[in-house]
Amino acid sequence: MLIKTKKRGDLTEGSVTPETAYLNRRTLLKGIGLGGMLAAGGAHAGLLDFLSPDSEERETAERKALQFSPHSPGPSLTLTPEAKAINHNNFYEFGTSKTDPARNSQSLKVEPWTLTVEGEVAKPGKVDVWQLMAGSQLEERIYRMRCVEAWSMVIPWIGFELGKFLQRFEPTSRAKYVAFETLYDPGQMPGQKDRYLGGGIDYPYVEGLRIDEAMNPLTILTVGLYGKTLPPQNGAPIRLVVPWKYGFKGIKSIVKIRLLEKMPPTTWNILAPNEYGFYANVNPAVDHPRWSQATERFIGPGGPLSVTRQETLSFNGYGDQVASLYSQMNLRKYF
Ligand SMILES: Nc1nc2c(c(=O)[nH]1)N[C@H]1C(S)=C(S)[C@@H](COP(=O)(O)O)O[C@H]1N2
Ligand SMILES: [Mo]
Repeated sequence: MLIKTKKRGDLTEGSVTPETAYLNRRTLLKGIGLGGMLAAGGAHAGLLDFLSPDSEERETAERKALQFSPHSPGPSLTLTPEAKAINHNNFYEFGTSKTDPARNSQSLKVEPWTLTVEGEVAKPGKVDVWQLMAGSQLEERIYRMRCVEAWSMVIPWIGFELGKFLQRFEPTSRAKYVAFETLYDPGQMPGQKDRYLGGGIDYPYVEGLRIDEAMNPLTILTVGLYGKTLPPQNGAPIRLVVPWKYGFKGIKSIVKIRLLEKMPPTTWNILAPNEYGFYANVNPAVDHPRWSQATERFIGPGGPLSVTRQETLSFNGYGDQVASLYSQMNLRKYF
């Protein structure tokens, strides 16, 4: 869901400064030149530094927002404070505790970064992610994120639609699934070297989507959050965000995308198939074998221990845009 300044009613009192001030900034980011980023003191300078306050662009952004139907069911969209979103992470390559990724990932070398797209495409290719960023029309999307562990956040991402990106490589008619792979580099990712630190996962971390899920306009590849490029702990330089699915589908630090005829294996499903399915749609009616999924702890503004218990929404609140993808499926069986 793209929420615009017009939709301030979606915000609760909790999201007063700095998050509200942040929302007043423009939301369609375009023409971010790599040269400009370097000139401003390194590739990790905040993206918003490069925006011009051009009102025509702002209007385009607002029109675009309306296409996304500013429908926001359920609990209001209070932003999670940036400090919490970048210090409470799951990125097992850097350790399994929530504070490990921020602590252990800061030296990850994210530049240059090559993303390979191959498989069932007429035009396979490799792209330099920083050039891709510079040449893409980036936009901001404020999405709910619901981890399968029953905590949630609301995060303003910066990115572009996966579907539009994939079209460039001309998927063939045999492309029924899309597989994603995270960087495998045990020298940089201590959890890949130490099985205990890495939570027993067989790396690289892999994820997948059905092609119609990948092409849905809600599905984005993100390169930033809170107006800045992604920090390593959130999946720099490029990660997937699928807002109606549990967070583990949102694979980080992607190096490879493969279009396939068959459903690809996915990390959490390999690890515990009875607990984590391929689809992983947020579903308050289907409990995890070890806990209820009916409610969640929203990590919002306030002190470190202030979390709000709230109802979990079917498809994480995005059912109007995605429920039709699953109309023929038994979601208890295909969880
Ligand atoms: N490569 C990789 N991607 C990953 C994970 C991981 O451990 N490794 N954890 C997933 C899980 S369980 C969640 S909830 C989200 C967390 O994203 P965040 O830290 O940006 O909030 O990342 C997902 N992507
Ligand atoms: Mo998660």
